[in-house]
Amino acid sequence: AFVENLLKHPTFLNNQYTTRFIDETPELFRFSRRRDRGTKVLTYIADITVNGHPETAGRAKPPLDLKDPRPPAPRGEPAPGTKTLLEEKGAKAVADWMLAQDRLLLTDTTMRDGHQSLLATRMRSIDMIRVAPAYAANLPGLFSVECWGGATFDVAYRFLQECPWQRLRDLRRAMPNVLTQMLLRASNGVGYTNYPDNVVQEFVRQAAETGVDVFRVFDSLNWVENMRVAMDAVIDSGRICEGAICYTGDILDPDRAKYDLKYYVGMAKELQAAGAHVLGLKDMAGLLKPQAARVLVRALKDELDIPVHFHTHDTSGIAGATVLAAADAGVDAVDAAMDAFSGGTSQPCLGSITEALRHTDRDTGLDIERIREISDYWEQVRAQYAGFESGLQAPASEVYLHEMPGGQFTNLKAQARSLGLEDKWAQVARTYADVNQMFGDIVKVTPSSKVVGDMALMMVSQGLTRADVEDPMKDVAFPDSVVDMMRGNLGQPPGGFPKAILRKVLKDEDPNTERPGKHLPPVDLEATLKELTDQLDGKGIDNEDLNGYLMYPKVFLDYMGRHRLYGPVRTLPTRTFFYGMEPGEEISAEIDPGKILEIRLQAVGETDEKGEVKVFFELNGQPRSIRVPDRK
Ligand code: BTN
Ligand code: 3PY
Ligand code: ZN
Repeated sequence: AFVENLLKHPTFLNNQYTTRFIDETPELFRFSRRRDRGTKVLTYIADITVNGHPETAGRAKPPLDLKDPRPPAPRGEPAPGTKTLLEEKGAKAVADWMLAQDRLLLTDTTMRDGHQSLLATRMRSIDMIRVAPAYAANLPGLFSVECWGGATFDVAYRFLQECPWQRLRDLRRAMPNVLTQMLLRASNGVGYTNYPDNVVQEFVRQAAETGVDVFRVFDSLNWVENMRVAMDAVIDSGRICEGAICYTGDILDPDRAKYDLKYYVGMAKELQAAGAHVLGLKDMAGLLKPQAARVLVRALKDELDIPVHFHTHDTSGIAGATVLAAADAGVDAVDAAMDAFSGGTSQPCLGSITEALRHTDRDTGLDIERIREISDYWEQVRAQYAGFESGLQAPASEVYLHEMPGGQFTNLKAQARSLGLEDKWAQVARTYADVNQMFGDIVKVTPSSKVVGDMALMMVSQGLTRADVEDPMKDVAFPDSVVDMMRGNLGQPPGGFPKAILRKVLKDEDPNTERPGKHLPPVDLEATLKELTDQLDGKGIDNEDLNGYLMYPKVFLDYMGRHRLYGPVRTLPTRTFFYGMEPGEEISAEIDPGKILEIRLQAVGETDEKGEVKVFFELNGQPRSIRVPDRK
């Protein structure tokens, strides 16, 4: 019963394996509004200094003498780049330009998939925004910078206490010449379930307005029917629609005939017909092997009129070879991460790919010295997040067994650890593969990958085998996410779900095999904005906020509640945000352009009889003391 409750707990369902209890006393809320932002930020620092940050408790700590990361200087003004072309000539012209290039085009994923896959998505905006001007000036030849969407959206609100829209706006402004790119889960938006059509449309419209140029759109079951609403919205926005195939299985394996070459080429043609400007080949688990890449890319290039953009993960250690094979076969663009954020469950290494192709006909034309400078910055940034490292030390060919996406692998491992199943990891991996077969061999990528993971953890913790689960005589309590998927709420996989498992999960209930969005009533956007504004005391709620709320109502409201207490903590240095300050330490935080808080921590007092601690600061030279509860 304990495990069953845990699996159904919203915290667990949302991939949060650490819980924290926010100090939301009504008293603090009452006072917080008339406090100025300086006091709010000091309150946050005082709290973290006294109580620690719940997310880094018990985790590795970066060394004390670690310096603040320093970005390389921008060299001159940003030269015209791909964004310039989009603005001048439109999306189709960018696609045609891609086809006309000999060089291999590169997308840098460091600001999205890189840290999503290596650091549990915990990179803060300030670390990205600081280096963005160097990208614009020093690497204007990049195809795009992936910096938004996927899991970064909810993690920003939920764990980093910052607004994802502001991140996008700031990055867009700092990189005016290079395309920004996001990952969009089609009808699942940037969430874990299908949303009404008008919510998806409004989200895309706002994302385009705030600053996304390339939308990589995928469906977690590869159901093109369920991608059209999102793709059409991107096309209507005038931005670049990259319709993506999710790659699973092995096209060279005759025993995995469900996902063969014909299947992928067929899906690619459907996406092209649906209006995709670019075809995304999204290998979220890093399963595409070099020789298979050669075959698949060649077939796609032969059969399509649009460029092909390849994305993979280096979990197995062989992704660099796969990228080179794809380049050889004529792929137009590939994703890579800056060296310091590459390898393992992340993307292959951008600097090494650049070097490997130098003096060949696919030479990327990028300046390796400038790549190195930027990667040196990322290396310093990564050191600040030592508490979020997964500990994965070496390539893992095991990925070909379980087929877990790079973004899920370390997360699921942590979930297994929190359930006391760490020493049963091999069994979790095996069971994940069994669940996949039991569900009919499906694409596993957010959110379908999470459903398979929930089921596998439930089975291992309860000691159930696939045969047990499939036994019609045996009663099994399925996780909610499994019931939801079988009901058809994520859509349909190719060929549908196997009848036997459907019956077992749904009993007498009939699944919906139509597009979920067809049956979800539209949300009244205007009325919802008004309700939200009233709920938050009528102040300053804009359309971006509305879109955050529509994706994640509770996460957004919790964020707003904390924002009232703590103010603009996104401007704090990363070390301060996660570890507080040391007595004698000085930091600065620019809370508005030109408005800088100089903060010095003087001393931390003793805990008094009310269980409170007084923390002494100097704020812009003036003494200030803040009282916080001692919760330790
Ligand atoms: C986050 O949610 O990660 C960012 C906000 C931090 C919440 C603060 S940390 C100090 C206090 N103690 C808690 O448990 N939560 C708040
Ligand atoms: C996401 O949806 O967040 C992913 O990275 C899928 O690969
Ligand atoms: Zn990925």
